[in-house]
Amino acid sequence: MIHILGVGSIGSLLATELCVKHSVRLIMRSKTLERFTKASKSTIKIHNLRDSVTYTNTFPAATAFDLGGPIEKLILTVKAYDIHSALNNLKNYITPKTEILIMHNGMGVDRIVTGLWKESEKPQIAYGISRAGVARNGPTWDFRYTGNGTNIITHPPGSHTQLAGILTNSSNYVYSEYLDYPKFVAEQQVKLIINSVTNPLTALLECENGRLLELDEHMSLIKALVHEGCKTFGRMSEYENIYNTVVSVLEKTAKNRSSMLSDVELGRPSEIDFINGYIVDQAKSQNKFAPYNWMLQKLIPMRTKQVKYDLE
Ligand code: KPL
Repeated sequence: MIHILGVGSIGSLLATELCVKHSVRLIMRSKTLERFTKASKSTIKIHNLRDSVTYTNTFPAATAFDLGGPIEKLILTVKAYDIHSALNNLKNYITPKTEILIMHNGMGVDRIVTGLWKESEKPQIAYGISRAGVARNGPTWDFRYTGNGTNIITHPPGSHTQLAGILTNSSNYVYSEYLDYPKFVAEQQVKLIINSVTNPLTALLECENGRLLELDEHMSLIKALVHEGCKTFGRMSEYENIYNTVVSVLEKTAKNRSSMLSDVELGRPSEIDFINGYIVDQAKSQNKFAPYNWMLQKLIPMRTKQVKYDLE
């Protein structure tokens, strides 16, 4: 049985993908579970815009406190800042045989995960990034899916799961690819640079992604952020390519509202510490300073919590 915790757009798409051949159970907070069973009739609907087909599936769901027994396989698609508490809540159900695939935005989560278990008690971990274009239609479990965008998955050194193979061999609705760890990290850095530009700027300027391309001032900021990211990751020789990738993602997702803009609008915490904050920390570990990322890391919480900037 595959459990999925974090049943937003990516978790719902993966549940829909995997339930074709596997039994899938969703883990939800009790209030969410109540809404899922009552308002959504335990059903997830995904409208695939590419072939105009709607996939409708009903799923069993439980809270983290009544799972019954150890978890065999778990896919975690919660926000980066929720990963620690999600794994902590499930600790009694996780054994060294448990396989966990963690799919998230940002970087720096591996430190949190390693800190949770002693070496001998550690579960088998895989990491993934989803680039699938899927967005929620409303408060129930009803989503639009562009039909495009692959997932990439890896195992960090010393870890092995069947989950990675299950996903890469399954391509009913979404395609997943396995990358070795160094290649995965290189992709993760590029995705991080894309998010370090798009997410905080759209959240602060309250605009769709494409609007960032409309003003010269925004373009200068984009260039400065890509420069800082490339420098921190020792990838200045790829600056032009990475800059062009950022611009192309902004063009392709021009009508999207970024995940950070949604978080800020809904008054939820943001992933800023795992995105721009990660670049700031990495620069610091090389005795460098990443001022643009640092400034965004300071500004976003002021926007979410409406706090005043503490000059201390
Ligand atoms: O990943 C995204 C996000 O919003 O978090 C991008 C690619 C920037 C699309 O909006």
